[in-house]
Amino acid sequence: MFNPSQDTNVSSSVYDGRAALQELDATKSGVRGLVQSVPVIDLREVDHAAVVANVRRAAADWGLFQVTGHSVPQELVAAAQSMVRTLFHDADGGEGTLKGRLYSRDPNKAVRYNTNFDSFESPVTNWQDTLYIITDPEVPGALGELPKNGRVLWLRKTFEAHAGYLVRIAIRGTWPQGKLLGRHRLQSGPDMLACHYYPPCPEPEHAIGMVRHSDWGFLTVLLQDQIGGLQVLHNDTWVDVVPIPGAFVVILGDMLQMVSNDNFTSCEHRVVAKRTGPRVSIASIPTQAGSTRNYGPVKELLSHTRPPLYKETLASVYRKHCASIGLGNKGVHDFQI
Ligand SMILES: O=C(O)CCC(=O)C(=O)O
Repeated sequence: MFNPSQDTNVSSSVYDGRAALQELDATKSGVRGLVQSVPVIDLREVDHAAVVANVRRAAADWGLFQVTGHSVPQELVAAAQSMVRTLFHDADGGEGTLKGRLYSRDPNKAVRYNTNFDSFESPVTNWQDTLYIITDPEVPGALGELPKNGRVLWLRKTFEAHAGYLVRIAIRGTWPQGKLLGRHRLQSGPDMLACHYYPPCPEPEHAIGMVRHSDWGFLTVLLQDQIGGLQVLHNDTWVDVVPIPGAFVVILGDMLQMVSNDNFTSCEHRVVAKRTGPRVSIASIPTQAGSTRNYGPVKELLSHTRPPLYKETLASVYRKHCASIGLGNKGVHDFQI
């Protein structure tokens, strides 16, 4: 699971094998006890309060969990993945092609395709291409710029409807005081889809699919295919987010950490490169791009013993800051009071 050669931020301290064995011995749980697995929450569970409690626990302990038993039909999930893989990413690029026309590093373009949005800021180049689709019709040109391809529109609509629903469920569970997040209108539905593509990598031991990072927004809802490679950092260990057909992965982001005043922390995750593939994932990300609201620690959570830990900021300012420092650097530290 853990491969130091693929981690850019691993400290170079010397590994103490004997101490590790002593630690293992003390657990009395054997090697089986070393296997940690990402929480899976089944929404079909009839006891709604139990679902909310499970979401809350998973959010607090892991910052990431998988959701099954949702209402999104499996055929839609499979069709969305196949559309991204076959119709777009597997097609040739270059001058005169659809990919060539959409290739851009301008974050204001409603539909754009590129390799590593932060190629010129980040010290690491990921083994990954991405098609971005801004789905917020308020953004100038959002609909006009979509390729004349009904399936792209369909992908947008599918995710808007279903990811919005999942986000609401996740929000209900992830907030320590019930309805606060909804009341503060911290997150609506998704307004950007990032459709990632990781081709088979000839030298995975020398590459990374997507470098270790936390997401900048409130919550990301991610659909991954069966290839695997997504890992979450939990108790200093990289744990595989093992693909479950049709499941959505919910990932807590930096803005949630800031407004919750560290009641929740955004989780660090990465994607390891693989010889097998291509791998496809679709992340639905709320950008709050048009919001004129300053976000900071929610007042109801503060007291003289719990002062605010973060400055207030516009979501668009925070997002730009994260883009400027590149993936792999946690932007929240720069907004600490
Ligand atoms: O491809 C994946 O599974 C992860 C994508 C991701 O981490 C992101 O979009 O921030």
